[in-house]
Order: sequence, then C-alpha cells, then structure tokens
Amino acid sequence: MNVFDLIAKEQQRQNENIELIASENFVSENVLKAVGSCLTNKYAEGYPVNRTSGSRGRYYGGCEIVNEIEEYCCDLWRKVFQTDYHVNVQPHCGSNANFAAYMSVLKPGDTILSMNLDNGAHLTHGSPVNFSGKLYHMEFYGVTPEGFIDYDDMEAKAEALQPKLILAGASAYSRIIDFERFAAVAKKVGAYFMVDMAHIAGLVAAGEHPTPFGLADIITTTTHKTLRGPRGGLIFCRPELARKVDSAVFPGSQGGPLLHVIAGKAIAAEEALQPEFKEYAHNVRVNCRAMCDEFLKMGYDVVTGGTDNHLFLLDLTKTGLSGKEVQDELDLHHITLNKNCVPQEKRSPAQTSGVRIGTAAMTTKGYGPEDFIRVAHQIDCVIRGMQKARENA
Ligand code: DSN
Repeated sequence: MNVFDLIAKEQQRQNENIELIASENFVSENVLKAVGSCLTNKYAEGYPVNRTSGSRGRYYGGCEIVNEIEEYCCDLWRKVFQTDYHVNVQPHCGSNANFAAYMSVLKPGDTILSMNLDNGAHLTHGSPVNFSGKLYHMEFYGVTPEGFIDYDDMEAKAEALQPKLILAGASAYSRIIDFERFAAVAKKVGAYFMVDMAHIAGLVAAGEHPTPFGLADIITTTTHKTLRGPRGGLIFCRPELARKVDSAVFPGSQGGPLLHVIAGKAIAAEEALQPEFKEYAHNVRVNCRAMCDEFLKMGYDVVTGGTDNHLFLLDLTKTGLSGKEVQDELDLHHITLNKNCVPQEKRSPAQTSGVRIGTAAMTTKGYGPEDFIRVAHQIDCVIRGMQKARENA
C-alpha cells in the first residue's frame, strides 16, 4: 500500500464530490502548510510564561519560537471574537476541549443539564457511551414537537435539578440559540453556563449568530467546521477560570500540544479576521436558506420548518426511507452528507429518519444559491428514484 496514492485518491474524492456534511470544510493552502510543517517535531508541554493563568512555562528547552506561535495564536483568537476572555488553544479536538472544560469546574458525579442527544446534541454532551455520560450525572432538556429548543423545559429542569453546569450548543440544531435566556437561567440557579459553539463558531465570528461572549463562563469550539481551520479545539473562559481551565488541559488531560496544529489555528484566525471571511459566513447562511427553501417548495419536511444557520435537517419520515439508505445512495451519486435523528425519532441512531445538510464546505468552493438549489433537485431526484424502486420491488 502506498499512503501517498491513497491521499491522492482522497484528494480526488474531495475535488469531485459535493460535500454537504455540516461539520466539514476545506482549509486554505496556508493552513495545510502550517499543519504539515516541522513544528510537528517539537515537544512543548506546559504553556508560554506570562499567561493569565500564571503558568510556570514549558517543561522542555528550545521552546522560544513555539512560545511566540502559541501566544500569537491566543491573541488572534481573542481578536476574532472581540473578547478579553482567556483562551487555551491546545485542545487536540472538540471532545478534548469539552472534557477539560467540564474537568475545570466540575467533580465526577456533578449534575450537567444539556440538550437531549436525540434532539441534536453532541456525544460529549452526555451520551451514556461517552466519558460525559459515565463521569457526570447528566440531565437533559428537549425540543418542542417542531424541533425548537424548549427553553421553558430547560428552565423548569434547571430549577428542579439545580445543576452545577448548564450547557448550550448542538451538532444538529438549525436555529438561533438564545444564549441570553440560558445565561439568565444559569444565573438564577447558580450554575456555570457553558457553550459549545463548535458548529456555529464561524457564524459567531462574523456576526451571523449572536455571541455567547459576555454571557457564558466557558466556551468551547472546534476550529475545523464553520471556522475553516485545522482539526482542533479551543477553550475560552472568564479570566478568573483561566488557571483551572489551563491545568485541566495540561497536565489534566493532555500531554504535549500539537504546535503544528496551533500554527494552523493561528493561520485560520488570521483568515477569519479578513473582510472576506465575513462575506463567506454570510453566504453560508444565504445558501443554506436557499437550499432549505427549495426542499420546502418541493414538499419536503424540514425540522423546525427552516434554518437560521449553516445547516438544516430533512425529515424523511413520509418518504418511507431511512436516513442511512438515503446517505448510502447519495454516496453513489457523489453527494456526501450524513444520516441524522429527527425529533421524536422512531428509528435507531444507526438508521435514523433524517439527514443533515450543511453549506459551509461547498460555499468555500464557491457555490452560490443557484448551485445549492440545483443540488437540492439532484437529491430529490435520487430520493424519488429510491421510492420508485421500492414500489416496483
Ligand atoms: N462529529 C461532529 C459533527 O458532525 O457534528 C461534531 O463534532
């Protein structure tokens, strides 16, 4: 086997396919260069000195240059979100960021109130098969029958259960999240308020979604979704939590930071500060609305009846097809998306009754509303073909 042949094949797949996975994107050549650089050779456990956490520095010699890179990266991300929150740029991924965020303010067994997993939350928001569900006492708020976050349910549960932390954020939620309402409830019950903005972070950076900064105590994100950076995580927190968050990342849950990825995160932050990024994030939403509206016009059911962000969920229940069948068939037509549960899901998570569609990646490739409308019709054509085949079987 030749790994470079396989990489070339994957490059071809990425060039040829229509990529609609809502959590994916295409990074710039500069991000690729940074992530593939000599920085991968360097060990640098610890942090640059003079951080808000009062860290004592690195455990290895030869860190002068990587210190500059990490500090530059931190400064840029604070600029991107126009915040004076402390930032830790070392989490290797979103799951690690969430692990360290919980660890910084919670003890095992403490109660977390988060969104129900069937309604769009992430594994690290309390799945019983994930560390979150195993280490913490998880309680969940739900969505209304139409699929909107049920804020009254969240408030009632917060009052009844007195959680130590309330979490907002999701992997498959297509509407604006009312961070102010969450923050008010968290304040009322004396809970920490944490936001996992991984999916919408690029929209927040561009002012296309209300910001959680100033409201949440801790904010986690990945850098590779709508932020269009390398695969990785970030944790922001109020300055008074800086020491706790930093020690929960290192030495609490990670060893050496991935400096090559941190350099890629710095490049992504430089790009997110350009006016073109604002335009990009705006276009992601415009494209998403155009495609979603086209499905609605064609008679499809969309969870919540629309979208405010970069994704929407098609509810396939009335087509009789599962999300998995549609995902697999679309793969054969070079359209890539993923199956997804819908509210009041009747099928297993391995089958599902819906698919999730996102516009961040193809907007990067230059698609506009008319392109996404064309793809909506291609998907409809595939679904109708599957239904016909089933009738004739
Ligand atoms: N797995 C990601 C997604 O697809 O939403 C979340 O991390």
